[in-house]
Amino acid sequence: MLCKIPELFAQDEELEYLKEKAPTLKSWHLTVRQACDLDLLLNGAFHPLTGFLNKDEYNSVCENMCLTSGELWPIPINLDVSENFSQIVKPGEEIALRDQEGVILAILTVEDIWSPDKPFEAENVFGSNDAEHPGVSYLKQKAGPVYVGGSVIGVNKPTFYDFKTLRDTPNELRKKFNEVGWSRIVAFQTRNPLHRAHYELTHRASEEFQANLLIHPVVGMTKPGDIDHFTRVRCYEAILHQYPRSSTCLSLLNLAMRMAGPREAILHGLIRANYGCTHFIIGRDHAGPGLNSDNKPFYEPYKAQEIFERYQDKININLIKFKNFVYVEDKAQFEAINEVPSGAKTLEISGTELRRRLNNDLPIPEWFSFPDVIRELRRSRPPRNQQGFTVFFTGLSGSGKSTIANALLNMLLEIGDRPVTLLDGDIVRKRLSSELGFSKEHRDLNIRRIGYVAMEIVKNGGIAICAPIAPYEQTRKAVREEIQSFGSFVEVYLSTTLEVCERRDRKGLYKLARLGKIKEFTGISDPYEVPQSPELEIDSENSSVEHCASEIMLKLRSLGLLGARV
Ligand code: PPS
Repeated sequence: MLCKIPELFAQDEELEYLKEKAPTLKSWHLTVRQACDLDLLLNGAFHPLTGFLNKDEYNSVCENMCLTSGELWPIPINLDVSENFSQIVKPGEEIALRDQEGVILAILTVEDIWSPDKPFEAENVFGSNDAEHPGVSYLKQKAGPVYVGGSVIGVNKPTFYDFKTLRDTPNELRKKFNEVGWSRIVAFQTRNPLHRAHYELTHRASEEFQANLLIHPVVGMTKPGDIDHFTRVRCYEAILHQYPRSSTCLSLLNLAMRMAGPREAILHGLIRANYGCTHFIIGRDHAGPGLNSDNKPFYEPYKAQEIFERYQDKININLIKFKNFVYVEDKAQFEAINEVPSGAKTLEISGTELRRRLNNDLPIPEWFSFPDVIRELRRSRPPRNQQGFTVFFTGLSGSGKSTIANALLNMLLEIGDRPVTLLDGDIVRKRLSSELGFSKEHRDLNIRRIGYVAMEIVKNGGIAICAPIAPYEQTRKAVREEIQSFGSFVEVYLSTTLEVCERRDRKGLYKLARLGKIKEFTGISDPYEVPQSPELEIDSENSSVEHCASEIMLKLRSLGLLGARV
C-alpha cells in the first residue's frame, strides 16, 4: 500500500489567510521553467525539497550532490531573477509567485539572495561550460543573474487545459496504483515519440521484472528542437492499445529537463520514486544533451547507469539497465546490441534520419515504427516544402536589404503556396518599435520583436522575410534558435561594403552620421558584427536586384523549402 507524499499546499484557514495576503506582496512572474519547477515542488514530485534552494543548499547540491541534510539531490532548483527584482526584495520578506497570466500560485519566504557563480554551477552540474550544452546555454543566456532561495507554500494549483486527464500528481498516481493493486511498477522516462525499439524495451522490462508499466513522458520543457508535447502525447495515445491494458498506464510529467545526463538520471529516479514506482529504466545516453562543440558526446553512453548504481542505496527505486536496442533483420525482431549474434545485419534509424524522411516525405519502414505514430508525426510535421520558414536579412544600412527583400517577397507571392510577410527594418520601426532608439538594448529589443512575429508566422506555416540591420551576432543567434523549433531559418548576409553603402547613401543618413548629426550609426559610430555562418552571403555591389533575389530562391530550393515544381 503506497502512502501519501508530502505536498506544499496551504490548507483551510491558512489558505484563506494567505490568499488574502498574497495580492499585497511583491510579485515575481515565473518563467516557463520556473512554473514547471514550482508545480513539481508543490505537488511533491521534488520531495524532499520544500522550496527553491537557499545558498547553502545550492552550494551543497552543486559540489556534493546532496542537500545540507545529507539527502541525495543532484540538480539545483533555483529561482533566478533579474538584477532589478533582486534589489527590491530582502531576506525574511514574502513574495508572491505568479504564472504568466498573473495568477498567484505560491508564496515564497526569502531566505537568501545571491549572485551565483555560473561557470562553477555549469562545471559541477553539467560537467562542462560548453554553450552547445542546452543546460549550460540556458544557465548562461536565459537564467537571471541573481538567485532567490526560500521555502514555498502553494495557494493555487497550476491550471492545464491540455490532456487534463493524463496529468497526475504523485499522490493521484499513488492512489490509482493502490486502487488497481499495483505494487511493482516500472517507470519509463521519455521526451520522444515511442517507436518499436522503445516498445520492445518497455515491454521486455515489464515482463522480465514482472512489473506493471508506467509510461511517464516529460511534457514540461525538453531539449530545444524536440517534437512538441502535443504531437508526442497523440503519438503515445495512438499506440497505447499495443500494450496490455491491465498492466500499462500513461501519465504526463510536467518536468523542465536540464539535459544533465548522469545527474539528471538520478533526479528522474527520485521523482519516479515519489510517484510510487519501484523500478526505473535507464538506457543509453539518458537525458543526453547531444554533441559538444568538438562534435563529441558530453557524457559516456552508459555513464547515467553507472552513477545511478553508485547512489542506488540512496534512491528508493530499482535500476533497470538496458543497452541500446537495434533491429536484427534476419530475426525480424529487436535485440539489445550486446545480444546480437555476431555478423547479424542490424538496422537503425537515427533521430536525424527520421526528421530527414519526414521533411522530405520519404517512406518510414514498419519495422521502425507504428503506422499510427508515423501518421501523427506527418500530420504535425509536413514535408519541408510545406513548412513555414524565415529568410532573415542582415547587413549595413544601404546594403540592399529592403530592395532585395521586396523582390524576394514578390517572387514568393508569385508561387503563392504559402502566406508571405515582409518585416522590413524601416516599417517595423514605424509599426512595432516606434518608441525605440538605436542603443544596443533597443536594437536587441527591436530584433527580438521581429523574431517573435516571424516565429509566430513560421509556426503557422507562413514565410517571414525579415530585413533589419540586426548588428549583433548573439541576438541573431537567439532569434534563430527560437524560430528553428518551428521551421527553417535562412540567414542572408548582405556583405556590401561600408564604402559602397556610404557612396549610395540613398537616405542621406551616412552624411548626417559623418557630421555627427545622427549618433550611434551602424558602421560609422556603432558596431556591426559580421555573421559567423550565414546560409548565404551576397555582395550587392555588382549584381542586379533580380540576380540577388534569384540567388536566394536557388538557396531556398536547395534547402528543400520550395516544392520541386514551383
Ligand atoms: S536595428 O539595429 O536592426 O534595430 O536597425 P533597424 O531597425 O534595421 O534600422 C532601421 C533603419 O533605421 C535607420 N536608422 C539607423 N540605422 C542604423 N543606425 C542608426 N543610428 C540609425 N538611425 C536611423 C536606417 O535607415 C535603417 O534602415 P536601413 O534599411 O537599414 O537603411
